[in-house]
Amino acid sequence: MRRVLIYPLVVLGTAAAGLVATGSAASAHGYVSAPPSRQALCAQRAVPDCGQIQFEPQSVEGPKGLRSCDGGLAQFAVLGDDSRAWPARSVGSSVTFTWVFTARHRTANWEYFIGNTRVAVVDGGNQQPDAVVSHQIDLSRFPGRRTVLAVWNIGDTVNAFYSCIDLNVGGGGGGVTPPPPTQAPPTPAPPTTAPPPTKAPSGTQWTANRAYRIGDAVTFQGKRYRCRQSHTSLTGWEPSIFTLALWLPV
Ligand SMILES: [Cu+2]
Repeated sequence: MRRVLIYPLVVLGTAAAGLVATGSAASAHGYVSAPPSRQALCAQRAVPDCGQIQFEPQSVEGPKGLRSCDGGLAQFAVLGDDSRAWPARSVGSSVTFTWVFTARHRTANWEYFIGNTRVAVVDGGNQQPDAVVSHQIDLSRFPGRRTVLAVWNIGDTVNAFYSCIDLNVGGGGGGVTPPPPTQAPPTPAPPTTAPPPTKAPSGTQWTANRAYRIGDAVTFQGKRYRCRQSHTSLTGWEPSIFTLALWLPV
């Protein structure tokens, strides 16, 4: 399960990210994308200087039963560092947590903790989950600034995946209205010389400068993806682990 991935510390430009993403990281694991978990904030560069986790937010994997944000992994220790002043998302008292799974392992259950209190458990039936799964969790007994530890317990291994989400519970945010599954990456300005985008036939090769709509299916480097959010494609925003807000592997 666990893969040790050593990435060259190349320029953190979007083009570089697209290239890096075509490696084995694209087949790994899962994490909470909304409200944004600490690793999601790192991957979005909303929190700087996170180290390796920014390249593989889905890889916080450790033995079951931990109560730590970093899965016990030294290379991801930043996730457990409360001195990083993680931004807390303001939410209502009922919160929809959205997981993105890039490898859909059989699932024993999902657990949600605040401190040592297990706030909720959702049965996974030892089945393979969808690529995106949302749970609505009642946090009304836990108002204020909280760190939620969300745990994905795998059904057929001894491991679990960990995500910490910093929230300001009851601080607004529209109650049960879920935020978008992930934040879209900032849209780069299109090249001034580009022709107007053309509509994409479904199921074709991904190409830059096309208008993709929700549900469109494309192939990119031998893998199939489905569009989650209408957008005009650009070089540097190829389907990959870094563009899950736009493209989900299918
Ligand atoms: Cu895995």
